[in-house]
Amino acid sequence: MMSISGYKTGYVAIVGRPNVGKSTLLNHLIKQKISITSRKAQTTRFRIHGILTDAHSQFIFVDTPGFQRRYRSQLNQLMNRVVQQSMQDVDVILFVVEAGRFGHEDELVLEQLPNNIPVILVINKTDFLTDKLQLLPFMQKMANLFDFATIVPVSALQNKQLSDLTAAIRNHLPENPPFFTEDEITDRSERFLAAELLREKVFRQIGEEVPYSVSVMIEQFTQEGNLYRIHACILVERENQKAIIIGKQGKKLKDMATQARKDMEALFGSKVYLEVWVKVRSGWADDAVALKSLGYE
Ligand SMILES: Nc1nc2c(ncn2[C@@H]2O[C@H](COP(=O)(O)OP(=O)(O)OP(=O)(O)O)[C@@H](O)[C@H]2O)c(=O)[nH]1
Ligand SMILES: [Mg+2]
Repeated sequence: MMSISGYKTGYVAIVGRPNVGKSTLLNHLIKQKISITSRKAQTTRFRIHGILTDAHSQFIFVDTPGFQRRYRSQLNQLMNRVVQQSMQDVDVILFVVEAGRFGHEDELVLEQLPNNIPVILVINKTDFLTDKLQLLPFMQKMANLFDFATIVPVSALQNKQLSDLTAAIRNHLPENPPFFTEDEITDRSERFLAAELLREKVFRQIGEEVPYSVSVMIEQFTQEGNLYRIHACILVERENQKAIIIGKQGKKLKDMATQARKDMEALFGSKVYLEVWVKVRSGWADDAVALKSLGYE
């Protein structure tokens, strides 16, 4: 039983420019892989909640797409709106930057930060630093830019200082009973998570340009006892991209499907039968109806 008196529950938005490690941080905080990650910028497209429950607190983390300014497609505008909306109704904001790096893209996010909600500066990827003393001048510089509630250096990937971070967040959470049961880890459906795990493989395995033209749709999702039967469709914008995804003798597609299936089996704790097709559907990133049917808000 959890004691209700003194129990704290609240929402924590994770924001920052693309590729700083927001989704990696979320996954490592909740110790489950629910948000997809890759070396490419703009991997995350959808807001997703990840829930961490302990004996004294419940953290509802809100992962967001990296705020982005490069392309003005309808998809990018939607993504930026998601970031702005995600910052409105939360109790704490984690502004994530990379150790020793603060550039124009970070500055654009900094400008969006509200001044009526506590903002914790998270300096990620400290494992890249050869000398931890390099952090001090960087922290000093950052402290001069904004009135942060506190500054916490971490390495999300190596699980370093993550308990310092949760302790710092807890200081700013309101007293509330838990909103979710202990076994709830996300607000997204298994169907959504399945689509994302497959999209992650495309982001990780296909060269630079194609992933941004790719989207995944689940056409069938059924559960028969301990078996999930999933039919997924990878949507691309052009015929030549379809060939790239499928690869020589279908090898690329087969590899991606196998890896996605393994991730799904680990996350769902079940056997998964996965079938994947590739279809050309041009212009989906600029088509409001298509965006809605794919799960964009
Ligand atoms: N060395 C190191 N790499 C990290 C760390 N955290 C994240 N990364 C890597 O940074 C890359 C980007 O991570 P993501 O979690 O996808 O970044 P993101 O901020 O969610 O990116 P977008 O969704 O595109 O905005 C991946 O290759 C991660 O493995 C860290 O603490 N140390
Ligand atoms: Mg992300």
